[in-house]
Amino acid sequence: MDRGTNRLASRSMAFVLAGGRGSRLKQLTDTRAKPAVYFGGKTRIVDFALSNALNSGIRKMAIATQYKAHSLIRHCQRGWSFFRAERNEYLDILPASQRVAEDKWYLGTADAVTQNIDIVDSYGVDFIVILAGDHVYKMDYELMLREHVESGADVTVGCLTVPRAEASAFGVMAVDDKLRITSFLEKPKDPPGMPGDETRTLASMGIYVFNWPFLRELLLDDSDTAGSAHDFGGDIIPHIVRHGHAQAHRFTESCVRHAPDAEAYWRDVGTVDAYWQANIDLTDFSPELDLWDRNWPIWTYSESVPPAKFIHDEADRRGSAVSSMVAGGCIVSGTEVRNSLLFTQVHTNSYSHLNHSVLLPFVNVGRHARLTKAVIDAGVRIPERLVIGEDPDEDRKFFEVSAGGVTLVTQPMIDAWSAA
Ligand code: ADQ
Ligand code: ADP
Repeated sequence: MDRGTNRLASRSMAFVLAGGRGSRLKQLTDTRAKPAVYFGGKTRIVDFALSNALNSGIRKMAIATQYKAHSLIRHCQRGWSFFRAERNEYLDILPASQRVAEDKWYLGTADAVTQNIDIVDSYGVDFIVILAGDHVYKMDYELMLREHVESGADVTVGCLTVPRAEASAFGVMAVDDKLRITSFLEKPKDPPGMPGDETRTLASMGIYVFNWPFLRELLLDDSDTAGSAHDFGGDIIPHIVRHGHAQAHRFTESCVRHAPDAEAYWRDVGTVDAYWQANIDLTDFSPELDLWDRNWPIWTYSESVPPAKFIHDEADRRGSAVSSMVAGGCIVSGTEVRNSLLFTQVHTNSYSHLNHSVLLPFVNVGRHARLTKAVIDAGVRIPERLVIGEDPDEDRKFFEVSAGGVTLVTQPMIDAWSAA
């Protein structure tokens, strides 16, 4: 192999599926798709899949959008527009219903690729790496590509083990001793355990490596098939398990290069509780997800703003933050902040207290407000003296309280509270 092609990533494209709503995130996805939801103090969820692809050496990417795509498209245009066609680098945003026919939405995840076959063809790649745009993790896809080529499989499915009790939300599989997939069930009601460990199940991460000519032919065959949901997990992968060669790639192994001692970190921050927890975990002394690793940066769009500012107010009340992450552009004025995440341009005022809370960009916290275990949506103006997270029954009257006791607050909820 010559030097130009020794990295399989350079012969691959990433196809990011970013069309799903993620309805379990409640009102956080009222105006934006799940991949566009903010995560980790300055990034959005989709930045993880895109950064992984970039850090793996992939320079051709497409993002299929569908549900409430405006915020996602704007983010990608602002933050991911540095690909240069002159260097044979491409990033295309592919909204549904605009290419094949005006009224045709993507029927399922595989259909999102089928409707864009000509664009994938134009990249001239050998491999397509299909990624879900809604997970938080760091992964080197080059390792998965190498295993894919070495095994000679038609498709390689990224997988990890999950507690059996949670496995019915996933595609689950059985493998032989060479990691060839012998059975695949999409979201079974009663998922089987693994040989040797009945408490865990081998689950698909919803990421796949295909030889492009193979997938291309399969999608064209499937596109007219009555009864097909045109879905990777529901149709395509089970079909290949039955009629071809589907291989599993264990995510734990590909992680080793970057964090020899760490367990593979992977989160589907699909519920308000999981979202809050994964964000708050970053305020730990030594978080499992390392956002400080300069060898694996998570790229994003970030506005050019002044550094975060902490000020004592006129009565010398201290503005301070401990065990917290505070993004650029924030002003913490006379507020005590603990174990919280403040995204860019949050502004807090005197006598207020923030505890274990996640404040998305442009939130303003009025004087004497107290927020505990809360997630505050972008742009919300918290009125003076509002108390959240101390009395769930009171919170439930106007706000969304999750099973785990996290209070989600959006501006329409505040408007209703103010009007009452
Ligand atoms: P789910 O995550 O439930 O299961 P799905 O809802 O299809 O599958 O979402 C996968 C990705 O595709 C998400 O990033 C979503 O935003 C996007 N998406 C959904 N519908 C789309 C459409 N019509 N057009 C474009 N993008 C779309 C999948 C697999 C399981 C696996 C889990 C892991 O099917 O086998 O276990 O992912 O989370
Ligand atoms: P998303 O949060 O999904 O990207 P927006 O960028 O529209 O959607 O942000 C949501 C809210 O954040 C807006 O309704 C607005 O109140 C606030 N916001 C966004 N950008 C700014 C800005 N430059 N100045 C002040 N507020 C902003």
